[in-house]
Amino acid sequence: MPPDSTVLVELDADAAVATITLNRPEALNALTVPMKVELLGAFRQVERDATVRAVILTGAGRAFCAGQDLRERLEPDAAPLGVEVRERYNPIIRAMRGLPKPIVGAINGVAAGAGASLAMACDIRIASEAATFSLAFGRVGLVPDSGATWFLPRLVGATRAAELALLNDPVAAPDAVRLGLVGRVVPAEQLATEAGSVAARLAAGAPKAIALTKRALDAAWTRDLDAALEYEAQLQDMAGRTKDHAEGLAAFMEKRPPRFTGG
Ligand code: T3D
Repeated sequence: MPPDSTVLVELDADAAVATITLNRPEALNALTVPMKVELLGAFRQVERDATVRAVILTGAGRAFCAGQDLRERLEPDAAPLGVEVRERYNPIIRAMRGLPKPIVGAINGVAAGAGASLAMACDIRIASEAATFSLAFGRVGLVPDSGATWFLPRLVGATRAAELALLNDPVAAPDAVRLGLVGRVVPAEQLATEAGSVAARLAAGAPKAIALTKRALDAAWTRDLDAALEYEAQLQDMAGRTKDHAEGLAAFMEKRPPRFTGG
């Protein structure tokens, strides 16, 4: 990894956890084109790496991510917004939702604009007491993107989603829990430990069952009950054939913790 990398990937081999860190702290981790390329590459890297079973996404310094780098937008050769969203942002969000491994968002500070979208695209979100969420897009005359219009109403409901997306007010961490934007808030100094511990628990789970659960939860948003029931049956059929299911049953019968291997 070059020393000037704007996205860092660190592996904890013992825990089978990879940590992806957005690394432009001087600009609150605002996203530039090279950074978006690196971030997509980071998600592809952790997908390929069979030793990684859970991922943490966090930011360096005092911010999680302040969204699109607005200075870059003023450069004469900046791509049209539709191109930027289709070719840079959307592939990242698709990579996150398509990653067959759980992503824990460790939201260490402000998450604004596309930074809030990145947070919402994580499977589990843990916020530091210092974190704030802001859709922010409207303040610069833009519409929510990078999945924000899809995630937000699903997480907080239509009424709150409209308020947050139209008024763009920042949401402090305790309110984010109340609204359902994040699952829990911890003191800033405990964030890394808490995220590491949740990621390690996920990494010790049955990888195929976790991947299929992530897929089923996303699919359920767009299916009726009958279709969801049938999809669950298909996925359960797959999970039921795994070695990890057999291991889970054996561990239960032998009254010991399971050792899931991903088989
Ligand atoms: O491609 C496309 O454009 C389409 C996609 C768009 C998606 C989007 O994300 S649109 C939304 C973009 N983001 C924003 O509008 C947020 C802009 N930032 C802020 O409103 C504030 O910085 C924060 C509320 C996030 C934090 O405020 P504060 O007071 O804690 O910090 P600050 O002083 O404003 O920022 C510290 C530095 O980070 C500062 O640099 P400086 O002056 O010390 O050299 C500031 O300019 C820089 N920074 C913060 N956000 C961005 C940024 N630089 C570039 N782009 C940013 N988004």
